[in-house]
Amino acid sequence: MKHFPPSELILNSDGSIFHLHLKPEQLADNVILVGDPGRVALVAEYFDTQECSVSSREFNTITGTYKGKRISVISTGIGTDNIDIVMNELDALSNIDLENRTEKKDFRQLTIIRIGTSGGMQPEIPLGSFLISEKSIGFDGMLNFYAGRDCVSDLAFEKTLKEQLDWNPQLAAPYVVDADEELIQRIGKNDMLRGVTISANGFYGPQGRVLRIDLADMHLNDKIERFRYGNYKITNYEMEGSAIAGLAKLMGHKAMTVCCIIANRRVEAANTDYKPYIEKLVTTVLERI
Ligand code: R1P
Repeated sequence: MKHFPPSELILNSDGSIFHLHLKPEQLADNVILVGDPGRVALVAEYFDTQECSVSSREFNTITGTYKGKRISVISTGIGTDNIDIVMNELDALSNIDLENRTEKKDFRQLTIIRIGTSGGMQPEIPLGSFLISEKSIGFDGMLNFYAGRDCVSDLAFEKTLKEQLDWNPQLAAPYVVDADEELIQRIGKNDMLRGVTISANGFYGPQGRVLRIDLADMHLNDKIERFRYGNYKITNYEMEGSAIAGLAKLMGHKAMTVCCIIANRRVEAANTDYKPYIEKLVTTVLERI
């Protein structure tokens, strides 16, 4: 039986997992991930009961119940590097016996939904709309470090993407992972948009934003807007969904990302007063989770 030594599975002196600072009993089967640590309280405001609130670095967690459903809401901060930490620690809390440092016999599956904010990449996507990432494209390269990456990525999509975007070989190979279909149906019903989302490993250059310094490829976003794969278009950019989808698939959890569109890159519009939209998205997800 595999044993996970203290350097690989780091625990704090109180027995909690290293970064999230959570103990196994503090984690619910339903997990809502948000980027902004401040959004955790916004979600938990709707809970009927709260059993714990834990804070460590950018990772805030509140576990409670909403209409009888036990839910943990956790902030990830920005980026897929943080998602590597969050997903591995959530999986360890669920599927590793932390005292014996061995894998548990019975697999515990988590349902993980990211509620994020995002920028639209097609002119017709309205500000304030809710968009589910049916497919997540990772520009971040994180999944490439894991065995099995080719089994969970849509390789034909990847190939077309590299061709149409004239993929620069100096960048990490992109990966493409589908969200959990049952979750898409249950959370999206018929009133949310569905699309293909790029998770970028930066906010400026990696998403084609040009401020004072030029980019290696000044036309990347034009090519992204024009990209087609069957009926699929690339709809939006954010910074976490690819690694959530990819690691969830490798670990056996159900996962999905839904974002509120707060900017449209193609019509150069942005709305920084998006709180009412996020609140609506939060309550909708809480009802349907
Ligand atoms: C960038 O401003 C951040 O906002 C988006 C991006 O994915 C990135 O994390 O999502 P959140 O609002 O969930 O943080």
